[in-house]
Amino acid sequence: RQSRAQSVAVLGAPFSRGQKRGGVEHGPKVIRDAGLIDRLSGLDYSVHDFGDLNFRHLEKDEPYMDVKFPRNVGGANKMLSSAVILNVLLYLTYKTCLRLSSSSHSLAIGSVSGHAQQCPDLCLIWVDAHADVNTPMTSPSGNLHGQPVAFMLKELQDKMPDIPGFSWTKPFLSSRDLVYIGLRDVDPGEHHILKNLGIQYFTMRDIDRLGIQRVMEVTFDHLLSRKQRPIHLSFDIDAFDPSLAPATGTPVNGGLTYREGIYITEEIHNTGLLSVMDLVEVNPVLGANPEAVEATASLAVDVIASALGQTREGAHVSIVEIPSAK
Ligand code: 4U7
Ligand code: MN
Ligand code: MN
Ligand code: MN
Repeated sequence: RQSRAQSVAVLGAPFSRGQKRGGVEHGPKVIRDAGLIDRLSGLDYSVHDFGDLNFRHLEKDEPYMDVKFPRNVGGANKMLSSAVILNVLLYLTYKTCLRLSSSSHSLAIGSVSGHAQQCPDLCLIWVDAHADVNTPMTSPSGNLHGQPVAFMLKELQDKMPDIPGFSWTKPFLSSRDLVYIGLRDVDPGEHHILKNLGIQYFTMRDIDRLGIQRVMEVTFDHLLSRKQRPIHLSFDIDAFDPSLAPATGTPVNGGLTYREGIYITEEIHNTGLLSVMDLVEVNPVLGANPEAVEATASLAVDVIASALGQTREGAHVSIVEIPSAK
């Protein structure tokens, strides 16, 4: 093969301060160890591995109200945001695509906002057991990995206090440009926000009722029927059932099957509009044993590969003719 069809950028963002329990900072490493780069090369991508970001750790970081490590999370997001801006810019210039993987979902603020600065008309698909749309006032835990969407939504602007570490960012996303898939553990304050803002969401119950095929159809109708636009996919591994993805911080029973998860990413790939992807919340420290960690990491690689065009029918690498016997 001479020239590869497409490029993909991989950027690790090892960071754990979005939640109390450490470990997610090792997410990028175990996903790489599970063979991510080879899998993407095998899909005929030229892979640009930008390595891992190196976040500065601030010792002095008192909670703000209940919010834990606000300056560390804010600073890391700011850095990731700049990195994503640079990456997207680079890739827009060369007319190729960018993907990345990070660790804690608290970093989605930087990833999506950096992407939005380059692609202001992007839409966001959030695959997760949780809605991650708590404000500091509604959050039952104070953990920022349960709040990133609240930092993004324009409609929540006046519900957000000025949190130290976050003065660099301001809300950029309309609630109608967001769809959730896989929800099954939503806090009362979050439910109120979802309803009040009229956000399109599909709980696991909706998936049971409609089937994943219909869910994806309605998702794209909602986001893309007015116009084609870049998609940001934020995929929390805890969207999957804990039997498939045990090594994660906040597992919730009754999650996506392997086939439902892969169907979601296949359909997103088929739109041809995926622009940036985050794969988050893989936490090797929380796996009960090495097998649990490997299963979770290799599931993450499958999800990324299928979002990038791996197909179950083998169509991702084209063969010109059947090799002749002679
Ligand atoms: B994740 C929670 F209260 N909603 O806010 C919270 F249930 O990124 C959980 O989706 C958040 O894993 C989970 O702390 C955040 C809790
Ligand atoms: Mn989650
Ligand atoms: Mn999440
Ligand atoms: Mn989690």
